[in-house]
Amino acid sequence: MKPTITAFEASPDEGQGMARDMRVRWALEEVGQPYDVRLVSFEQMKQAAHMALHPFGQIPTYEEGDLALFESGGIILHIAEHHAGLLPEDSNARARAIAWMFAALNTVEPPIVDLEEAGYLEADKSWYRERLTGLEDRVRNRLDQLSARLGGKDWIDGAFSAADIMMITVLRRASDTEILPAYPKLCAYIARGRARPAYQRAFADQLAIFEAASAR
Ligand code: GTB
Repeated sequence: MKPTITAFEASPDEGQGMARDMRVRWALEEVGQPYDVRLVSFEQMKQAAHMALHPFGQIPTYEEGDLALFESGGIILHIAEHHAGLLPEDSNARARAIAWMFAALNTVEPPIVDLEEAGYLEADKSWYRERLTGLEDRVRNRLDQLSARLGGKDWIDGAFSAADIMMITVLRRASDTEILPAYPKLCAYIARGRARPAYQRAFADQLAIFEAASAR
């Protein structure tokens, strides 16, 4: 059954693929699963019909027959469990890949998002500069550790997996900072992910939505 996902009608990132539907699109493209996209406005996201799908009134959601899912991590795990190619067959390797998915969402993403959000929510506060130093240190600490673990490998743990989709899309959120360029191994890792045909199809599809909306 063809799933339907939701995405921003007008993404604030202007089609740069930073919103979390991008990772779901990428996963679906990797496994060759066609999908439909329902675009929602910020207003629609908070209305009853969407809130029934997503308790926090956000995107992405995922509908497939009787199944309605929210949370990008839960959605990608579901896709990976129902299609070959995104999780290793070996059970230990599979458990490690899933642990890396959680690490991306739970350990690496929070400091990156905190830094980004402070930039647009707190930049006018008297204490912002002081807080910024701490936030940047937290991001550097995580990137130091991640870069050391990635080392010279192509992917985070063995063959390309859903863990890399998650980690690379999380790291992309740091790409507008001055911090990321100091990590050439992580930059090369992101570039490897972005070079994958499935990533490029997913990126082009979400960019086309932004371009079509801007042309109206
Ligand atoms: N934990 C959830 C998940 O992983 O699915 C988080 C979902 C989430 O944060 N969704 C955001 C949303 O719906 C869009 S992705 N926000 C609307 C709201 O909460 O009302 C976050 C996002 C938004 C915009 C940019 N950007 O412009 O660069 C990047 C990321």
